[in-house]
Amino acid sequence: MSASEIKTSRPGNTKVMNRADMTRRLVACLQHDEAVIGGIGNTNFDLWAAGRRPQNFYMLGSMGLAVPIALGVAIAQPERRVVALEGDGSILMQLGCLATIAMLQQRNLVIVVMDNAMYQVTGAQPSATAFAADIAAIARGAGIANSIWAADEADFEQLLARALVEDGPWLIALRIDGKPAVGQTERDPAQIRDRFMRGLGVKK
Ligand SMILES: Cc1ncc(C[n+]2csc(CCOP(=O)(O)OP(=O)(O)O)c2C)c(N)n1
Repeated sequence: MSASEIKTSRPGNTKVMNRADMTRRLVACLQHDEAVIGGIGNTNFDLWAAGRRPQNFYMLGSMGLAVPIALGVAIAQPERRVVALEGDGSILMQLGCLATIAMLQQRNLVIVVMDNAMYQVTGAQPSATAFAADIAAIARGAGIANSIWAADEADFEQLLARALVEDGPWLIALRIDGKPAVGQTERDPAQIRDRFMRGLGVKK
């Protein structure tokens, strides 16, 4: 699919959705043991609350590393689709990864950015997306042609269904509200790593 076939919706035209709801919808769309990498804080917590799949990795502690970790998994297992969940503050801290992913044209990688226009988990300080930064436009500028705002829940499900079968890389941005996450990930990094490695079939 070419970039010109994608309907782009400006952030102002997109519905404000809810992260926990969108995460549950995302997990419900998965049918092929896709890997999902949750970013620091809320994306992680809502992924945990949406059900503990062995192919989920819950990244703890570092902003902006969900996408680079997902890229590594996507390179290591090219037959598996890999989804990275990231907040706007976190992706803003690691924009260079978008250019790297575009350069590699990583076809099995889908990035979902939950944009609440703030650093919610540390006290709701506004991020640059509360002003003029547009994550989907930034990603397109980095070279990820399939970068788009989801207009609403149904649009997200349709875009995700395509992103899980058509060649990527993809970036789907969602405007979300300021409601807190509905879960809290267990902080046991060694267990998270081991379960994920077993879930990907690389450890007994
Ligand atoms: C490199 C780094 N800088 C700062 C922090 C502190 N910190 C943890 S989460 C967070 C905010 C994350 O914001 P965002 O990714 O937008 O997610 P949200 O909390 O809004 O869901 C900050 C500043 C950190 N963990 N790592």
